[in-house]
Amino acid sequence: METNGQQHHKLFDLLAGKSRLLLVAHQKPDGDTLGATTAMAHWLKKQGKDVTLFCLDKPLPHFSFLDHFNDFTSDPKTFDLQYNALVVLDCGTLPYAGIHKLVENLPAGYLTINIDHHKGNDLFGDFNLVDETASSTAEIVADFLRANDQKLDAAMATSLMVGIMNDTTYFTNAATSIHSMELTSDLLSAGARSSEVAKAMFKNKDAKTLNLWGKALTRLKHNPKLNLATTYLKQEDLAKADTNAGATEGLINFLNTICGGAETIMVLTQANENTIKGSLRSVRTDVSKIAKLFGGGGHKLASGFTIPGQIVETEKGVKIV
Ligand SMILES: [Mn+2]
Repeated sequence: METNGQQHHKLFDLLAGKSRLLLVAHQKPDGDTLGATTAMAHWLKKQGKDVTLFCLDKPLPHFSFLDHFNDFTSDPKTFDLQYNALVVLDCGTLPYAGIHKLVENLPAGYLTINIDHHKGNDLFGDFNLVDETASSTAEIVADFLRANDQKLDAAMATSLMVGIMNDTTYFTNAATSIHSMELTSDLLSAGARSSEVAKAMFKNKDAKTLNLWGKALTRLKHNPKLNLATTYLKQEDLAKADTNAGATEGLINFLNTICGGAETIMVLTQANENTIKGSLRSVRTDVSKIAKLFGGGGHKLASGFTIPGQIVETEKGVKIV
């Protein structure tokens, strides 16, 4: 098997020969996909490349301090144009990115490059730089730049820091490693705007959102036998809260960071009349196995699933019908 270093050099050579690139962040973008994509875009543009950034969903405004934030398009016509390379970042599969149908429109002659750290990545790329041991895709991009002696500037360092901070939940979850911390120290040396990163990632919940989280907090139940804490949000909670679509984002990580006693957290959200979204986090248990039982997937310690059904409150507790 090739070492990561060889892979990093190979990717460098591959990209050197490509002039028009389409970079894709996954739908419902988080800090990692946005950080990794904007850092890569910044570096490629510095090499004089023509770079287009695509994300099916509009990134949340608190990430607007990232360079190239405003360059993202969600226009499907982007896929009618000719590129030499399609670079997909932080996506285990093309459907996860939300572009599996759109890629059918791309004129032939492009190379697909898959840069990711999700467990079970299906290696959809012609070239795959996949490292399941990496804390984040941003970490892989940082490793790639380092292996090829590329100097970081403040914009790239800030983007990469957002990715690492996002996926390690600020160095509190199990993805945290000596390597991720050591890289972050390099990013700070390169001028990463760390106070803006902290502000964007933590001080970004308005009162309406926190009121909604409060609903979930009051319903939190700990099952010591299963070492599991669960809570739920109903459709009417979301409707009443009058918040944006990303209001529940971060709730599960927040609980996983501060909820002592339970090793695993599950949040169920009634996404629409007949669809329940489940999110799972754990400090030890492989929750991707649980998610898989329900047709979902993700990381070992951070997974999710979507099932048909309704959350119904009964006297004995909550059940799904
Ligand atoms: Mn990630």
